[in-house]
Amino acid sequence: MAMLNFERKYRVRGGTLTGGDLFDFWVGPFYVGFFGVTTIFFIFVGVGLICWGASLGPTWNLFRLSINPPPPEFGLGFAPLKQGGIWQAVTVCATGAFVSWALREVEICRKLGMGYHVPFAFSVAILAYVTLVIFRPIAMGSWSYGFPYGFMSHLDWVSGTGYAYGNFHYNPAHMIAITFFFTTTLALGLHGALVLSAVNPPKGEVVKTPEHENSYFRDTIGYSIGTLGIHRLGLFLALSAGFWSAVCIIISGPLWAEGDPWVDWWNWWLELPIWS
Ligand code: UQ2
Repeated sequence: MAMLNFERKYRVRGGTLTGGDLFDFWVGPFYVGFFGVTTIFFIFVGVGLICWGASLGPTWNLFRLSINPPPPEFGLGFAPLKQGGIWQAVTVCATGAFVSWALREVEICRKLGMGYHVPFAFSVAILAYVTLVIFRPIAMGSWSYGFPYGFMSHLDWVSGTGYAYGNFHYNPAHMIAITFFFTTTLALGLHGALVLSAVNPPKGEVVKTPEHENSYFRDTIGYSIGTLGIHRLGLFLALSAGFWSAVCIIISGPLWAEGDPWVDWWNWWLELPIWS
């Protein structure tokens, strides 16, 4: 099928952020745009660098492959390619590809006259990544603080970083982030189940309406947030999970000294003057 019958109506010209009409076209179902071109560029260069870096290493075991950040002695400078420079270049490419993709989403929103909710939401995911590999390493004074790009190696990094602060579960922003992650799954579980219960009835039965959905929750807990409200709540919960994850790692080191266990943060409670 060349094009779905409704697509032509939405293939409108304009809305580009840069480059005018130059890249304002589609390839098959995909909008290209200037930022589609830059996304493809960064993906090819980044993946190429990863493959080259992998070929230099001791293994092709997919679980053990790793592109590592530079050692601490290079600080915030450029490292030689084979000593973390590949990691630095891959980080530039990854960030370039993610930001390009977000801007391509913005252009599509503008074409269609939609809100920017999707690129905004994606930007929070980008923020979480950039916090780990750019903002926190800069705040710590060394690229060596970035996480390695590998399956086992990034797990080891998470474990090591966590234990460097004792038990990371005492990090108050970590607690808030986890609470948002869990509440997101609760909200999506409720929403998915409720929608399917209403609009996917057994054969021969009629589809139910939002009135049924509202009534279900009013009968159960005395409150329904509504069909628009549940999506606002879901977006808020999901973005908050990503945001507090970024906060939880950016305060570990730059604000709360490296090596100090997070459990000690709670001494503020014991040190309140009301106890003396
Ligand atoms: C709802 C509603 C939906 C929903 C859901 C609810 C008709 C189809 C799931 C119920 C959600 C509530 C009461 C909020 C729960 C609060 C948290 C923090 C999880 O009312 O409107 O639309 O999908």
